[in-house]
Amino acid sequence: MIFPNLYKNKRVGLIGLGKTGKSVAESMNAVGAKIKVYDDSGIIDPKYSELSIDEIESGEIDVLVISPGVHILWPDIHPMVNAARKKSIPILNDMDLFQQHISKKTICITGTNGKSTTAALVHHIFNCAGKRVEIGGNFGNPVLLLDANADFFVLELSSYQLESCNILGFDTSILLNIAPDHLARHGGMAGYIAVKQKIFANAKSNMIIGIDDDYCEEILVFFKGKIVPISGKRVPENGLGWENNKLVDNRFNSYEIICDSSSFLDGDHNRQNIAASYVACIQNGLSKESFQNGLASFRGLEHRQEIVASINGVSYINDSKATNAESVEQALKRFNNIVWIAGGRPKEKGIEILVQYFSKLKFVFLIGEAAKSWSSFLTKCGVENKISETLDIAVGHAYEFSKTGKVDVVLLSPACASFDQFKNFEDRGVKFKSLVTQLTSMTTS
Ligand code: UMA
Ligand code: ADP
Repeated sequence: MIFPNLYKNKRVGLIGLGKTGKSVAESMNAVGAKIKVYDDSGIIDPKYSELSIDEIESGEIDVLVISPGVHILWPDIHPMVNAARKKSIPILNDMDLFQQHISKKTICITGTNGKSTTAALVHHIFNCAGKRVEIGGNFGNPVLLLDANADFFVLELSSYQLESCNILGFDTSILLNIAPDHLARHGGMAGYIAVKQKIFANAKSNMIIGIDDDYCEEILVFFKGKIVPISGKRVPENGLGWENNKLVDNRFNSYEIICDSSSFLDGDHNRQNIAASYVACIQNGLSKESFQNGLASFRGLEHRQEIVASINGVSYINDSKATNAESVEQALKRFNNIVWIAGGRPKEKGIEILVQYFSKLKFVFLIGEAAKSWSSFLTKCGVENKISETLDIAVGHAYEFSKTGKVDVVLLSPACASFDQFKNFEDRGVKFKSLVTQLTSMTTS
């Protein structure tokens, strides 16, 4: 655990008692801060005293710590945040507390897609190289719960977390890509880009950017000369990228071949993740050989184009983490003759960018809140589809359809958030895998 000693005896207010809030409360308690907590759900662990807005308005707290879910800019600012601003009470998040207390190397990763895969890969490579390394942030484990004795911290940062970060200035900062996502939360594309770009604010060195989309290409122009461009598709000038399935380091125009692509991290998107990881590893003192060894033993993450089973020659793929069209695009590019299971709670930008891959779709089974409108859209585009409503029915439909012999893969890649029918994307992926396992036992018995 990380101990925010600066706050001993300080009056700390906290909004949100989810994963992040609990970690802040625990760390603050451990150092003897006077902590009061508030949660809009009204459910507060009785071991904490409740924070009221009156206490903020009368300046009875020294600092307000907020959880990532708390709105500070859009669409409606949390009233306690407004109250703290009026009294000039500092508003911090857990990353700020981490930055105030940890002076070890931090490798911070953001982007619309690929954050978790890249963070896990970098962490794995450092681990294989025998380094004391921790992984956390949006990845699932709040930063204050990490082991303070580690020498390296690999942190996945979401747009929500970056929005409320004040201190910044990370040792290594990676922005993988930008595509429209979380637009309602950030007041549109300009707000989303501004928040993502914060990863580079106050950066001392070691800035890395993926340049495979137009938004990031524009950011590169702004930082040119100070930032390393990486690509999953080509070899950028003075950067790193791919040619003939080989990762090439073209910094200083050296054109050095680093490694072959990995079968566990297939596709241009993963090549982007690998290139970014390489720069982060090298800039933090690892050798090329350590990187090659780590990459060779990395097996990818669950719920990201994960091959679950093969039934009668048809592969079943769990890509539950694909919650926006750009991540689904990577799966549609990779596979052919696809039965696609999609839907859930839709994102603002929909699935229009996927039209170019529709000729690969043999049939689409739709679930969740998006089903009705997506069905009309797919029909208009000439793609055969059916509303299955729920995942169990969709898997059954997909299995029946696969008997036509026209199908290579059944792909769950929802292009939607999961919260309309599941706890989270993991829950959705686990249910899909268990349905596929049932099918497997049915067909082999
Ligand atoms: N709450 C309030 N008022 C608010 C908002 C929230 O009281 O205005 C309360 C809720 O009632 C609830 C608690 O705060 O009790 C939830 O806090 P939270 O929504 O900030 O979430 P945490 O449980 O702290 O988890 C957060 C991240 N969640 C979000 O950003 C929504 C987790 O990312 C992250 O793993 C965790 O911190 C540890 O760092 C999850 C996520 O969905 C995976 N992230 C989004 C994404 O990846 O797209 C951004
Ligand atoms: P994040 O943590 O940013 O959500 P993940 O690594 O969990 O990213 O991957 C989420 C989804 O995005 C998966 O469907 C995966 O196949 C896809 N993906 C992974 N890396 C990239 C990338 N660099 N660009 C686009 N899509 C990606």
